[in-house]
Amino acid sequence: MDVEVLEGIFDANEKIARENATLLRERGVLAVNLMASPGAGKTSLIAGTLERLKGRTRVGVIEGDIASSVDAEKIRAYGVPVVQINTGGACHLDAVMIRQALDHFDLSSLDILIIENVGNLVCPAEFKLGEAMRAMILSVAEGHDKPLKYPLMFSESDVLVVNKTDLLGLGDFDMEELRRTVKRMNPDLVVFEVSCRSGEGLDAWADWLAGKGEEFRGRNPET
Ligand SMILES: Nc1nc2c(ncn2[C@@H]2O[C@H](COP(=O)(O)OP(=O)(O)O)[C@@H](O)[C@H]2O)c(=O)[nH]1
Ligand SMILES: [Mg+2]
Repeated sequence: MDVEVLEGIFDANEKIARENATLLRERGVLAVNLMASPGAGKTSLIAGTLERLKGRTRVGVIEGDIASSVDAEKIRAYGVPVVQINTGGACHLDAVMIRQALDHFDLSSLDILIIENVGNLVCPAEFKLGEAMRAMILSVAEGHDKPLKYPLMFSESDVLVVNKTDLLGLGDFDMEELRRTVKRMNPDLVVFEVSCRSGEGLDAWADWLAGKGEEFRGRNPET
């Protein structure tokens, strides 16, 4: 593909992403684009978040995957509205897919919409969906050097959740080194350390997210 074709694709995506963002803002729904490599713990973090926000914050979930509805079925068990998107091979979600998925939600009855993007540290960062927050997970098992190798996602995210802290000490993951690296790349990045397995750190993350949802809704007094 030549450069002009690629720019056309990005421009078209951005236009729909802006429309999604406007719709979500009007409805007072904080959309969170959750990105990470396969197996980092996206679905586990969503599950842990839903457990903690139950009865407090109304959360909907979009599950993006190349194939299958395995994650959507797991999340549906929490009794929240879930829509599965299968990209049929594409390595990321795009704004048109989200636009179609939004039609399946009663947006006025949601506070937060968590979008689990396709497992990948590269492409998802290049396609805006209309989200108000970009969140990413890095798991301890992946190594602390990943921000250097995949800088776009780390520099464009608002929040980084470092998952699988129960594995610290089993390998050579250096949390201080990771924090130094991401601070250099993205000084405003908020960092949480959690273990979806033990539950450690999840209360702090869920409270922070709920607060962001309230803040977002507060900026939309008509909702
Ligand atoms: N040890 C450990 N394993 C975890 C943790 N969080 C998730 N996992 C496991 O990692 C695997 C992938 O998790 P999943 O949530 O499906 O990741 P996703 O592909 O990013 O959605 C599963 O086997 C989880 O049980 C954690 O905090 N610690
Ligand atoms: Mg998943």
